Amino acid sequence: MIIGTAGHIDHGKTALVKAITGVDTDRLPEEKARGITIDIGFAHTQMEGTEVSFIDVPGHERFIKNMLAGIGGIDLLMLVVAADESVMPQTREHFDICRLLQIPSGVIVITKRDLVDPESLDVVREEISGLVKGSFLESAPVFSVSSKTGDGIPELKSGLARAFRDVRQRQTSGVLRLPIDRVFVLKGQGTVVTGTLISGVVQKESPAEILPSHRKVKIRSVHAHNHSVDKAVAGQRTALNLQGVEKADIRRGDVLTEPDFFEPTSLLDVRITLLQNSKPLLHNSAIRFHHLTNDVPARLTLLETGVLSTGESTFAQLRLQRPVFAINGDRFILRKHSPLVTIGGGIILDHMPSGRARRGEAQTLQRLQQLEQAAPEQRFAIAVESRGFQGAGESFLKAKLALHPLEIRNLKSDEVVFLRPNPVLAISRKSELEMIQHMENTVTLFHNQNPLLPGIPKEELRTRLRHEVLPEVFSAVLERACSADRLQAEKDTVSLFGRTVSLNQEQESLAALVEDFFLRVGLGSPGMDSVAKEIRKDAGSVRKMLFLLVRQGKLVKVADDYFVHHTNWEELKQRIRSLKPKQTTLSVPDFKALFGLSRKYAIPLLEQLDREGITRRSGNERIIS
Ligand SMILES: Nc1nc2c(ncn2[C@@H]2O[C@H](COP(=O)(O)OP(=O)(O)OP(=O)(O)O)[C@@H](O)[C@H]2O)c(=O)[nH]1
Ligand SMILES: [Mg+2]
Repeated sequence: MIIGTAGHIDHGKTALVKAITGVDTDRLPEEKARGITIDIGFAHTQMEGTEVSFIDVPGHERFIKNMLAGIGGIDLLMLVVAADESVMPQTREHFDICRLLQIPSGVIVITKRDLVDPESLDVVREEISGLVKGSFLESAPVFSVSSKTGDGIPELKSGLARAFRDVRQRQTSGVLRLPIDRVFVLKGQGTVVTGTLISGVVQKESPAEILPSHRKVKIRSVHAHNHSVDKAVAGQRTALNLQGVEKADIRRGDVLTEPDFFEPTSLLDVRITLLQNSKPLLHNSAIRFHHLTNDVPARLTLLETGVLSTGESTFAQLRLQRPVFAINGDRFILRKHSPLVTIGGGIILDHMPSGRARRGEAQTLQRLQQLEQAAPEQRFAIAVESRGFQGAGESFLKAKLALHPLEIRNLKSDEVVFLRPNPVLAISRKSELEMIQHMENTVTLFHNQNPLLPGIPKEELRTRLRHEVLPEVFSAVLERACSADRLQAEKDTVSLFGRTVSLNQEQESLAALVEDFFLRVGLGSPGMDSVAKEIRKDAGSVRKMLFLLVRQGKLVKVADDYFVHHTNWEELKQRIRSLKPKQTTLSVPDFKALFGLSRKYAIPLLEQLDREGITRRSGNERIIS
């Protein structure tokens, strides 16, 4: 359970945390000297058997940046208002920030009760209820206390304990994310980082990665709520002792996460909302983007309008000066440089947009509308579809959906086809259908242009598709097209399903002529070009026909330019076999004499007999099998 303070400067936030926990969270000498909080402070305690951490934030308007680094991860807010001053500018600003970040719940604490009379206290109550009307704090309990005398503190403590019974449990199944808020060196131990673990689990001895620097580290030890533990889970204040990194290599705003999972980006597609008291915001304005413990200068592309009016909301794209690591669904705050004020905030819809967006692009707006309402399955479908013919692989999907591979495999969508379960490879049903259609068209065209060939070579089909298709995606889709009886693939050749080579009349007569020729010449046939001359047909057609007849099994290809009719070849084999058992070996001269052939024919024929296992070579002789 993490409780955070918020409120105007000097309203008694730090004194209140001390009154509850006994811990003074102002640590810096400068804080002590000036009597104000500059940076966030932490206190850990037990309340009714629950570990509770307090994050105390500065109220000074110049330190809102630090306040924002602390407030993001809290479960429960204590909105602090001093009885003697009531609602002040940073009371409003802090409260606006908490609303924009959608802090889930909270209580209201009126401090310095000892300084006012009951009537003034009632006026303060009135002002506060006006402030929180219509917000998540509308029906929050209100406590009035004095940190000086201790009045009201016990009631507040039991009120807090009641309040956090209703607070949501955080998800521990998500991907590990620890936004870092402090880095320091612990003598004898090395680099330590702290933060509120916003999702997942962090385990002792496990590897991790710091983003955006991509620095790989090992987690030497884990502290949760100030105790040494084997692992910390989402929702805990966590300190990690890291191996493999110097203090100077890490800064507040970095995030510790699982290794090789994410790629930081400088473009974010978002929905932003402007505060009620903020001035209209112009397209391309320079703003500061505050996200978790990080803040980065940015420019804003408004996607629906040129000017965003006060209190209104719109789709936008943030162009950040430095890459950050953010995830869909994260909330953020936008501030302006001069004057330095909070102007609004929003939610990230796509942390990996494919590129710069322009105002009014229908496709972009439609995608963002879908993403805004999307359940994980739809988000999955949209991500896969965005990849088109390329398909979506595991590393892309992990980073895009912020899910572990196991969770991705369990997603079900009618719009997505899993081409491979592990590592995941998916394609949208739409792209698959389109790709199969392309394949069919290409194969049909090939058949028309090459009627005597059985089909198109696979690799040629892949490279002829209109878009670049990865071999693994292509093979998987082809396989599915074959099981669906749309295409057929044999070895390296793809043809339309059910297709056999069919000849027209002219080709039929050529086939007969060629076959007849080879039957007649027996074993001593001439080369292809001579065959063409003999039967007076053009060499090109004869050549193609020869190969077709070989594929059909009517001719045997004995050597490169040497063919024998199947019938003659079978006869030859029969004669060799029948030599046994009288004769068991065969020399080249024997073979030449037996068939009346020259060496030119005898050698390739014998080699073909060897290949078919009729004979076996042994020195200068052949053994008849
Ligand atoms: N009389 C009285 N004084 C209080 C009470 N609470 C705080 N103070 C005093 O108010 C001053 C400011 O208190 P802090 O707790 O430092 O105020 P803060 O809200 O933490 O201020 P920042 O962190 O700078 O925003 C200190 O001098 C406190 O002693 C209270 O309940 N009664
Ligand atoms: Mg303070």
